[in-house]
Amino acid sequence: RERVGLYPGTFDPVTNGHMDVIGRAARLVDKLVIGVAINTGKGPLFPLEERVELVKAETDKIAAATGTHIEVIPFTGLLVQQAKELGAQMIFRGLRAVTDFDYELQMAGMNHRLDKSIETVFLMATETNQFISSRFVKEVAQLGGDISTFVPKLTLERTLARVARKTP
Ligand code: COD
Repeated sequence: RERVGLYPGTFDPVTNGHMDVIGRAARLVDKLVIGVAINTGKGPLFPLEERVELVKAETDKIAAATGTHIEVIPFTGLLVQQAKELGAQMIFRGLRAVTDFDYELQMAGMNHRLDKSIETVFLMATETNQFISSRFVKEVAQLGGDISTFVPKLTLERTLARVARKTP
C-alpha cells in the first residue's frame, strides 16, 4: 500500500521551519501532499495562488533528493475530508515551542474524533529552524529586519517585494 501523507498549513509564506518539516515528512511517505489553506481568517499577505506557487518552487529539490512525489494543492473545507479524498493515512503537523502544543493537541484530538482512520504525526524542526514562524517573518520584514535565514530564496525575494509595495 502506498503511504500518503498530508501536510496542511497556511504557508503565508513558506519558511525554513516548514521546509524542515517537509524534508522530514518526505522521508516517511511515498507521496506527500502539501495542502495550502485559503484561511481568510488570518488575513494573508500572499494570495492563495502565490502561496501554492512558492511552496511548489521551493520543494522541487526535496522531491528530487528524497525521490518522494510531492504535490502542492490549495484546499478549502474540512481537513480530514481532504485527507480522506487524497487517500492519506496521516496528517503531518510541526511542533515548535510549547505554546503550539495546546492548539495542536486540540486539533489532532478533534480530527481523530472526526475520522479515526487518520493519524496525526508531529515532527520537530532542527534547533536553528525551531523558532521561525510566518507571522514573525512578516513582522520582521515589514520593520526592515533581515529575514534571509528564515525563508528560502525565491520566497525571500517575493516577501521583500510584497512588503516594499505595502510600506509607503
Ligand atoms: N518548526 C516546526 N513546525 C513548524 C514551524 C517551525 N519553525 N513553523 C510552522 N510549523 C508547523 C506549524 O506548527 C503547523 O503544524 C504547520 O507547520 C503549518 O503552519 P502554518 O502556520 O502555515 O499553518 P496553520 O497552523 O495556520 O494551519 C492551520 C490549518 C489550515 C491546517 C487548519 O486551520 C485547518 O485544518 N483548517 C481546515 C478546516 C478544518 O478542518 N478545521 C478543523 C480543525 S480541528
